[in-house]
Amino acid sequence: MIKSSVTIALVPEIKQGPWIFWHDLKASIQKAADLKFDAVELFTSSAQAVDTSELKAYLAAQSMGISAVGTGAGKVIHGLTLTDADPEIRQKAVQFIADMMRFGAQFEAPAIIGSMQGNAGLDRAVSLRDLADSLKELGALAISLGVELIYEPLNRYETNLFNRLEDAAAFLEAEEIAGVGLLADFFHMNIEEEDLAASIRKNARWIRHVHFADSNRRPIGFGHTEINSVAKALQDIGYSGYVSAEAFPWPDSDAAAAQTIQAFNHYFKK
Ligand code: LER
Ligand code: MN
Repeated sequence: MIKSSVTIALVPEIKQGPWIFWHDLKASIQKAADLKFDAVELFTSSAQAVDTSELKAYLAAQSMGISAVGTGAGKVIHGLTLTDADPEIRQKAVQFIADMMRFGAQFEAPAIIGSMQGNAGLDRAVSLRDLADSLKELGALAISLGVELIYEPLNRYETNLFNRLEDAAAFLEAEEIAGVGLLADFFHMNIEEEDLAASIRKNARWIRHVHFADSNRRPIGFGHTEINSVAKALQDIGYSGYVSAEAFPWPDSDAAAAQTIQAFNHYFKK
């Protein structure tokens, strides 16, 4: 069974971006529960930013889970990436992600590496070596925590590392990186993939999480991506993870959440 999820942005410094709910953890979990989402995906400043006992209480009160935790604040707030030229910064990036993984693991939620992957420098081979080394270390931690780590191919305007599922999968395979799966973000895929459904089918065994957004990064149904065939591909491959709305709060958070759950029910609850 495919499960629904909606994002909550909790980084005070970040005031706009592709997240549905904003800044108020308790009220956002309540709203997600009222709409019958299965889980929420959290974007926090750090692993320490949220009081875990409070979070546990909010989740228990609403029978709600956490689908994943984002690590992007490590880059946006602290300037850390796994491919920085400076080994000290790379080490801090690994530490930041490891802490987020431990935070998420308390809720059986995987951490996502999106913007923390960074960019290849002038010597691409060196950057890929650094990336592989970090992912091996973090993948081993993921295995010991019992929650996989999720690597997200991003579109070309956000990274020059891997823009398509197939390229990221080939890298993980060639480097024999264990404990790491892939995220299929429909917004990035709409820019980079030849055919979203075909890519999902081809890379089926790698997909651990889905970011559910339309072509323009608005909620599904507010853009022009043809979702029918994409949803069918996810069902056909037996995907049983989360489809999580990482989309702009357009026209506002409440309407975006309502549109998302309506689209989710339409495509996945037939
Ligand atoms: C994160 O999930 C993502 O999709 C990126 O575009 C954020 O930089
Ligand atoms: Mn994403």
